[in-house]
Amino acid sequence: MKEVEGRKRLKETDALRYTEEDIQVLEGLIAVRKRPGMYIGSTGSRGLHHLLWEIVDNAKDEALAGFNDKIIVTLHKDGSVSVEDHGRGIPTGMHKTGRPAPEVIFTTLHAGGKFGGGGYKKSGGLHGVGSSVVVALSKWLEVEIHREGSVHKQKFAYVVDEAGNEHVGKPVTDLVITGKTRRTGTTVRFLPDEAVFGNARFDYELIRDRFRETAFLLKKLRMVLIDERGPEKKQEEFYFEDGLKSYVEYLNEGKHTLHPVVYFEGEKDNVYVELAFQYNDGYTETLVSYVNSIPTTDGGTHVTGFRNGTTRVFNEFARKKGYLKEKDANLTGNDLREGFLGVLSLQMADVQFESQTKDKLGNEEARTIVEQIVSEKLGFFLEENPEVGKLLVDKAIRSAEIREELRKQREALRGDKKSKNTKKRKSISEKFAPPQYKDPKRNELFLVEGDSAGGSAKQARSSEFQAIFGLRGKPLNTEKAKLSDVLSNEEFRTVLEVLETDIGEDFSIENCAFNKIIIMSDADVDGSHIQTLLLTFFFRYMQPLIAAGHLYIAQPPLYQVKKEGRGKAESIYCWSDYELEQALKKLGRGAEVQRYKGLGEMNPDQLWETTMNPETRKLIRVQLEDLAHCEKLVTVLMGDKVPPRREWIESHVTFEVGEDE
Ligand code: 28F
Repeated sequence: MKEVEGRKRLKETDALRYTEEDIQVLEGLIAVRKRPGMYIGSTGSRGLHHLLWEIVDNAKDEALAGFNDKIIVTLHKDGSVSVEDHGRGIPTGMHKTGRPAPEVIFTTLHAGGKFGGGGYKKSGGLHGVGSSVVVALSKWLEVEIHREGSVHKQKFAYVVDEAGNEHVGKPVTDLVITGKTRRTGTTVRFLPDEAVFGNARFDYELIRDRFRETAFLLKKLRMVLIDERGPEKKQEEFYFEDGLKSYVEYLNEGKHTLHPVVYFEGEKDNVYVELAFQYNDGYTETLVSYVNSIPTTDGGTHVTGFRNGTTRVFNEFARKKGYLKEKDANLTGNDLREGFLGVLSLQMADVQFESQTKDKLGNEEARTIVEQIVSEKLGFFLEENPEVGKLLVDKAIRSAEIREELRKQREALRGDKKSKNTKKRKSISEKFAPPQYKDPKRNELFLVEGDSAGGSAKQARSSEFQAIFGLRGKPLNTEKAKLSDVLSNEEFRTVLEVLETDIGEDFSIENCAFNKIIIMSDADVDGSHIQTLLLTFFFRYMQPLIAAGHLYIAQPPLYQVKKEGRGKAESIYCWSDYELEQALKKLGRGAEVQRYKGLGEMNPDQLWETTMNPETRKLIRVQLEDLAHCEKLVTVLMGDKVPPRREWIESHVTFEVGEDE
């Protein structure tokens, strides 16, 4: 073969290395361009970040395979992003189609041994759509491979030729050798196409939180994030050689914990299990679980195996030590959950997720393997640390007693509701204005701060389907209160009563009397404190309500711009400084601005028009984007150990502005 300018002679052996089944050609990349949502979920910010996760996951897989220990992501000024790993480097041999393997991997859908052949991929945010989807949705992508002493480079781009034909993921260079190198690894740099993603931008905090989580899950992997977009370069790196142990310490930061973090790992039939946990003095359970570093927010067989294993071992221990008498009932999973904070992480091949939600692990073998490993290791831990065992069993026994007590109280509560005594009924009615008709699919409950706003909200509302509950002053901080305090707090008890869902593990969303629960408070510091107190209550005791998307925050306007014209006065409401600017431009000279300090400054018509009318209002839907993140948020904001740090709040408290269905 004659020497081709710029290309090293390729060895015959490479050509034999990639067979058909390794790289399946399913359909052209043009389809990705036509319906991006099919491949990355959405073309908003989440979809944009899926491109990044896809490339990062490929680098993570090199780490999982044991060949990479560092991932460096750089956000560039031009909007492009590069991901660098120090793994083996993508093979540069010839594929039997006569094209270099990297070209086939980056231009063939589902290439790279993710589906079917190879099982090379283990992790993968969208379960590995493939790097070629990233090429298809980018203006350009270039790959640089350090391997066998040379630097290889190739560039792909979205090209529309002079005849107007579009070429998606077109190789605009060959795979060429550009120099020598002493290291190995792969770097991919790409510029997402704004024709697809509009003005969505890479979100530093989002990527940073995800990198921190990955570093917790894959100990010894160093995650580096560099942001070159600002006036000066920003860089952060995460490396936790204690992995999950550090993760639990991070999630329990600011809480009173009861014992040192417990950590163990085990492997059986190619399933690698890691568990770290540490009880705090809180009342709820937080179990964050993963498989191949993909969050399983809906749990699955591994979580079931974990719960079965721990409950059995704690009961065996309690009986053996005589903390439970022969006649005593077993401790239930619920009793052992109070105050539990743990992280369960699995690494396994051939992962199956439950059909309806891709966040639930389905592999049956994971249940028995996790149960065996957890039972064995936890049993050993309790033998070695009987004092911790006693502490946790006592806590579980006490919480069983409290549960029993609350059940009685609730029975009494229900008794009240059924009882004819109007006094009870009256005390609810004075603060609570019910809707005219019972329609759980349509009714809305506004939790309004302050009596004056509550009053004007009662006048403003559409009483057919909107209920108002006027909160007097600051509600109780449930993060610091006991469950029994919460139940005896007048305001929360009323909220519970009118919602009809009950609380904690007896919570049932089917009974919820309202489709939307809307927190409506002033846009000032007090108002945002009220919001956080209510969010804490719902997060701690009615999390499924948030997960199902029923919790919202009302958005009263910040300004009204008015202009008394010769004819009718013109007025524009503004929800941001940007909208204020636009409104002033529109109404021009003579326009005057009113800054709303609180809900009480609006008359009922304005309150209805701007904040309560489903046709014209803006609501924020509270999303449980990321359980670990919310857990952290509630603890830092509401815990009593570490005063919330202003900049931590600013950089972590994010709400998605949900569409108002
Ligand atoms: C910045 C993104 O994509 N890193 C990668 C490798 C390494 C191998 C590989 C990748 C095609 C079908 C096997 C090298 N040597 N970072 C990355 N590093 N892909 S992607 O192989 C893909 C082949 O399956 C690799 C030996 N085996 C695998």
